[in-house]
Amino acid sequence: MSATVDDLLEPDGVTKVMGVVNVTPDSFSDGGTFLDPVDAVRAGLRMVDEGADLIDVGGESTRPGASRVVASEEMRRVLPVVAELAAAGVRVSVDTSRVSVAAAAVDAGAVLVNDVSGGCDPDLLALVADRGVHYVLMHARGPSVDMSSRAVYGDVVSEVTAELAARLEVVVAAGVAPERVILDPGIGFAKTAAHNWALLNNIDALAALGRPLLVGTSRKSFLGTVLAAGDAGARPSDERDDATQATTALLAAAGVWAVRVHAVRPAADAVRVVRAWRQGGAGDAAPTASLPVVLPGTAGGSVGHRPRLGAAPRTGAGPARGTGRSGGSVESGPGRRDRPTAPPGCAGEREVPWSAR
Ligand code: PMM
Repeated sequence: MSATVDDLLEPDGVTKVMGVVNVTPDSFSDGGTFLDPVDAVRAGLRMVDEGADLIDVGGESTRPGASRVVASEEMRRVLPVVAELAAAGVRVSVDTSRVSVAAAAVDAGAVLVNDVSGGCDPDLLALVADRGVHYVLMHARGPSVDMSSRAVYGDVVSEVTAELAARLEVVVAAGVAPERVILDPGIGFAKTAAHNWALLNNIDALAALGRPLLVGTSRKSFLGTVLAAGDAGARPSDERDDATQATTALLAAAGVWAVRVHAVRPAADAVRVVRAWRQGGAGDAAPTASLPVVLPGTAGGSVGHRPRLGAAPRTGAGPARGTGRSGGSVESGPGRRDRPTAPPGCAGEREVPWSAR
């Protein structure tokens, strides 16, 4: 991992691999595996050896239905791991929606705050602005405990795009440099399987917001559903890595900035294969600037000149796009009429506020 922090978002034509280390007892994907900080650090270092460009350290499960842990516990879990990985020269991202945890993690060397709340806490945004770290703005509609009830869309692609665009405006208005912001559709967060597939199949709509995209499909339940065989039900999460590699290859071909995965080596291999494919077998040759990646700061993205990923008719996930509500950029954004004034999930009578700490 020789690259510096500041070139993290430089367009080099190669999709980045973010390795996941959840220091939690209950994450659906790797819960309990890395609760001991020594194991977590070892796993992070191994992922770097396998080709991870950065490591995402989280201390709170976000699986559907999960309750929040208190901030002191979240901090106790992540800080030693963040500090040790950063000290070893690893680019560390902290997966948190709490300003106290983010501040301590940045002090310990984290260079990116991965905020699955969708930028709901103004204090967290102020911290990110002040410290000048990178920021992942993920689409969500509220805390995990009851997010399934909010998986209701007319047209998931245009609604997620418009909601993310609105949140991006809030984030930038809070002082976060737009060039530091990465967008994420929040696969599985207040979304059914059909919603997830529709978003993946129309990832160019999010690219049109003009920021790099991070996508996390790894081991998620919509893959388990696809792989269900007979009466056996959904394939369990520890048997979804091969399917994850398929999504990684397709997302890399679509030009996303990064994929968030638990199994790093196959993802890193898939990304290299996509690059070689595009370069006509040049393999590890220096990346070319002409690859159709989602270029940071390029309004309208640049995935347009790649072949579409076999976009199928969108069934079960809302009517076709084309209402003019999707897309937009920080500058142009969707029309004000269509902008949610109170972003879904940031406030609400029934909801646990993200900023509760
Ligand atoms: N998914 C999970 C946790 N954090 N962060 C981002 N930016 N995007 C995601 O899709 C995402 C995330 C849930 O997966 P995990 O429990 O395996 O970490």
